[in-house]
Amino acid sequence: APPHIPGIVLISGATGDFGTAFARRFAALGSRLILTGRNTEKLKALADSLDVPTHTLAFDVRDRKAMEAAVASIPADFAAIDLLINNAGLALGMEPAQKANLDDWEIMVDTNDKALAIMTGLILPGMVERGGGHIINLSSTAGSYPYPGGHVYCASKAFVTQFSLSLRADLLGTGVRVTSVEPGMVETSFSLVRFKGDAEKAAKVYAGTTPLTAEDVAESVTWAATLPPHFNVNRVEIMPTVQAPAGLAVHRF
Ligand code: 8X3
Repeated sequence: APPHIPGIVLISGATGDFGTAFARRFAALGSRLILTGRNTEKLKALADSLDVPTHTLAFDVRDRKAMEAAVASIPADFAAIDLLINNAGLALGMEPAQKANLDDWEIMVDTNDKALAIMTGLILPGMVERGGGHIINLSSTAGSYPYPGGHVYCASKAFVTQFSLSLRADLLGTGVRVTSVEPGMVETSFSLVRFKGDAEKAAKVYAGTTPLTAEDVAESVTWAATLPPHFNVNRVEIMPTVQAPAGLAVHRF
């Protein structure tokens, strides 16, 4: 079957490394794009670099009222969203839970979970009404495999995976697809954000490895999105060849 090309794609966190890679891939396929992010200038620069009609929405996903207003402001010719990519998300901190900054915890839950669920809730009724659509949620291997210092980040991604799977139960028979994309180690500004600008610490995460790239993740997202409508990818778990789930820790006295 010829690939299914989504007509209109909304990408949250579009100016980040993943978001930008997704925007470029779907622009190359000829999709029209709605790009959301916090920084108006960065959004405009990204939109200007793409060869397809784009609409930009500048708001903070943690601000529910701003999100609702932004979604309500989508012009009629961009309203029939075929693909929602819930990509906005972040990790903050990697100290043990007992030393974690509680503001970091709140920001992660608000962004990775609350905003993702509300955004889905705003876009979903239209998809069901139109008889089809696709929601791709950016989860993580962290949602399946815990690690030291992962605490709320890992838990927030378990939410994303389980929310995605649960949506499928409700959407059965509606023609709306849902996919949880679960990358492991990918070299992006993820670690720079997690370590709050400490470039040395961030570089160490990827030192001596061949990590995945944002482009690799975009490969999985476009694969799931361009399959024919009868084919739903529930979960895609990807990691670099140099990474593996490798066992449980034991404390010895
Ligand atoms: C990113 C993967 O292992 O840094 O979600 O949590 S990991």
